[in-house]
Amino acid sequence: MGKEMRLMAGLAAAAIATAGTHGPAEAGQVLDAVKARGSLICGTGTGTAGYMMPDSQGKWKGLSVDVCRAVAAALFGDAEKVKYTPLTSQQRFTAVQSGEVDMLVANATWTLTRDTALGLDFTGVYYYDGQGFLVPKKLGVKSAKELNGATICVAPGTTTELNLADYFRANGMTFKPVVIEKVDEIRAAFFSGRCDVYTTDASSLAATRAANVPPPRTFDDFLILPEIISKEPLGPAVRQGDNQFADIVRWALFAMIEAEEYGITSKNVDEMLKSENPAIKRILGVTPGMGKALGVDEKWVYNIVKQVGNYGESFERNVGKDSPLKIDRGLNRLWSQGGIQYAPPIR
Ligand SMILES: N[C@@H](CCC(=O)N[C@@H](CS)C(=O)NCC(=O)O)C(=O)O
Repeated sequence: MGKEMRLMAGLAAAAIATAGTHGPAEAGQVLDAVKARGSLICGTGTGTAGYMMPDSQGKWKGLSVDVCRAVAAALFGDAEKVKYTPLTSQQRFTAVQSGEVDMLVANATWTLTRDTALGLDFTGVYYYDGQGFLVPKKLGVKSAKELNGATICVAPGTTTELNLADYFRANGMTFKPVVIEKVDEIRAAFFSGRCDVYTTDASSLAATRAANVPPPRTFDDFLILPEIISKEPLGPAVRQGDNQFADIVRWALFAMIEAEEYGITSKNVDEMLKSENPAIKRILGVTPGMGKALGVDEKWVYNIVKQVGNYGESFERNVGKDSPLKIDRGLNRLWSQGGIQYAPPIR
């Protein structure tokens, strides 16, 4: 066989080996596999406090993780029926494409190319974020506009890398990138002074500053610069092609947001079952129909709110005022409270 023929044969074999995994999922394929397995496989990041991080017992916790727990509560009536696969920024989309994970909550930004050419579907936004810069105070910098010539730590395969180049070009500045795949190694490089600046989503910078500063230095030795240079709507992503599964992921998050809007919490959800409000009756399945339409149990929202909480509860517990991160709700307030979190009606 000539060299070219061998190459062609190799490519054909590779195509066969990946057929049915890469490329769009067939209708029902992901959902059937999840149901047959009896648990959801959720791709997360490798460890970001407040968003996706195993606790001392190895139990995954965080705002991002709660979206997977909500999907499991909707599907199985049990938020614990999730297996987590930690992924780096480079690995995460391939893991969805190949079917290694059913869904992804790795703080991935919803962009056009990811939603189309990469064969993914984003099903909502669980956190409206933006890219920022973390610096040691001793660098003496107060604004991103003073970063000309800086050495900057950044993860590959991210929107971060692209925005960074755009921002410096647009402002007539240069920088030296230090590109590192694993987030714990990026943080180590930053804290050891291998780079002057760490850039990523502001959420992740807040987590790093609250949870990862090596002693004797503390939170107060570091500063997040005021410039937010991009839009980073972070959403759950699934493989394109299984619309019913995508709908369940989409509406599990909407249910958390809708529950907050109607004042339904993990504490009062049993009381709320007695509500006379027709919207609440529909949301909680007291008036049936929504569960059937989505292909899940009528108690799906009850189970989500009882076991995971509404969106506001998850926000405050994981990243807001009841957490070490103390992030302000900001854009992530409900639309009725000055933010942009808005769920279409459950009806
Ligand atoms: N939102 C950006 C960046 C997200 C991202 O993956 N950042 C990495 C590297 S800084 C991260 O924070 N990973 C968290 C983790 O692995 O726990 C994107 O989707 O490209």
